Amino acid sequence: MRRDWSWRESIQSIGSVVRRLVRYALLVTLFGALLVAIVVGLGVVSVPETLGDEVDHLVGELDVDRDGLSSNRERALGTDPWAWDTDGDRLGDGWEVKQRTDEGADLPGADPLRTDLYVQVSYATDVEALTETEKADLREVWAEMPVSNPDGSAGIDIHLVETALEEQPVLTTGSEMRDYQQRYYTRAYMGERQCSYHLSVVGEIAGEGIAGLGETPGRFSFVEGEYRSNILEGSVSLRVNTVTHELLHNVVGQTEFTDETGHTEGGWLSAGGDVGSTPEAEEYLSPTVADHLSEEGFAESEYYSRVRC
Ligand SMILES: [Ca+2]
Ligand SMILES: [Ca+2]
Ligand SMILES: [Ca+2]
Repeated sequence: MRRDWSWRESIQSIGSVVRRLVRYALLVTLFGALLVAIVVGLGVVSVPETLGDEVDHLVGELDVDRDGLSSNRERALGTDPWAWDTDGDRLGDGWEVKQRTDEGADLPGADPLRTDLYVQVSYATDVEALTETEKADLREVWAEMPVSNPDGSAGIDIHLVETALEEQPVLTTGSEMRDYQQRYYTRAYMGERQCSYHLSVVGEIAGEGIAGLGETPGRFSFVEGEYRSNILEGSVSLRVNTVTHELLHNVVGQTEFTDETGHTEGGWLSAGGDVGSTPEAEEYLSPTVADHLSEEGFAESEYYSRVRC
């Protein structure tokens, strides 16, 4: 009994001596570091430049914004080492450089210093696909938007992937849009493109008043697929106009420059053209909205960022 007690006591006293020594060592180290910092800072002693470069290089190997690229790499590329998404198109710098998302969705032609918009266009069974002219018009319309990019260029690059639905979705009321969104904007239907691509379903809209509906902001839209000859078209087809209009609802969202329905006074994002104006006269992006997109990037949707993706 006595012997056990004595061992325990000895161990306890050794432990307290060790703790005290560690504390002193820490204090001495801290004091030494402080002294070195003061001496170097005052210029009494200079650190060799190569050592400073080495430290800079090591720090630059860190990936502070967690986009998959080291800060050294980002400086070489011209992207912001402190921003996950330099150009504000909601695609990470690392994804754009690899041209592939972490989920495995291909992003051909992505540029971390230019705004890119990836869209899956899905056609209903009884709908004609966009013609080559319509697709070329879509690319031109977006490229001509006066949105400025970090590389000094202007415009948005739209990238389309086309797929066919095996059914003919019909939209009769606005509330059905959420049903179709929940049905198609899924992993099962979009695969790895979910959460990086927008989805534009080209189907059938019952009734004459609406040509399309788009989430404001969001990633889903529904567009009338039939050519409606009774509606006057501008220099692009009504389908190109509508796909553009609904995608703009997705990426612009609600701003101080849009009304309560997300529309602007004139331009692609207007509710249906001003009285007396021709469709061609409405083929522009309002400069205030373009400036907003240049500064803020694409709108964040709470539903996608927190719930869906
Ligand atoms: Ca980084
Ligand atoms: Ca980006
Ligand atoms: Ca980009």
